[in-house]
Amino acid sequence: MPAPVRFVPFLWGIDGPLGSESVAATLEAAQGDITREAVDAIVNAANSGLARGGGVCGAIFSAAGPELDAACAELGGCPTGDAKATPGFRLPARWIIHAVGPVWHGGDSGEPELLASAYRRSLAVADEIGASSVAFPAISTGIYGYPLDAATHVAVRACRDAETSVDLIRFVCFDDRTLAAYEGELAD
Ligand code: AR6
Repeated sequence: MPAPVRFVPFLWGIDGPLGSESVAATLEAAQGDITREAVDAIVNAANSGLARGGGVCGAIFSAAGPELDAACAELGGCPTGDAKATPGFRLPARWIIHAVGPVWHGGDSGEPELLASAYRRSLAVADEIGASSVAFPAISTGIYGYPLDAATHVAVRACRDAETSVDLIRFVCFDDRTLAAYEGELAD
């Protein structure tokens, strides 16, 4: 497996007479199966019903165990662009953040804003549950049909710009093509 490609930002937010510092998250890309990630929280590319699905969602439901179906049923769904957390159950990750990306309808139906919102809301939920390391899949780029390069640009921009206490954001890429897209975007 190739070594992760990292984007390590410089210090920012030094202000006030005594100086209060905050450091933006480290962003990295790695190839793999997100269900095996030993981070605080993994993100699921969920549907708005928070029901067991295909793709990465199906893999996460299988690996987490049947407790996840019950936990999701209690959440009452999730609008597109939003995110909600459950425990990780049998996963190495303590939490699952279920984020709903948009279905691609050609790009003029608010898809970029909704996709950026899914990433931003995931990081806000991570802050609420105290998760400091978060692994994302390439939300919307599979069954939902969002073009990979455009989605990668939105994902990296949204995570770079987010104000969050999360200090590690890992983009877990299932295939070579996705990894190449993230490596290119992180190098910009
Ligand atoms: N680890 C990491 N990434 C994965 C894995 C895995 N185990 N499996 C697939 N991917 P998709 P979407 C990648 O289709 O487009 C579900 O039915 C995959 O190669 O999982 O947001 C939901 O319930 C692709 O790069 O999610 C929704 O109904 C990326 O994950 C719908 O699909 C996202 O592909 C969501 O569609």
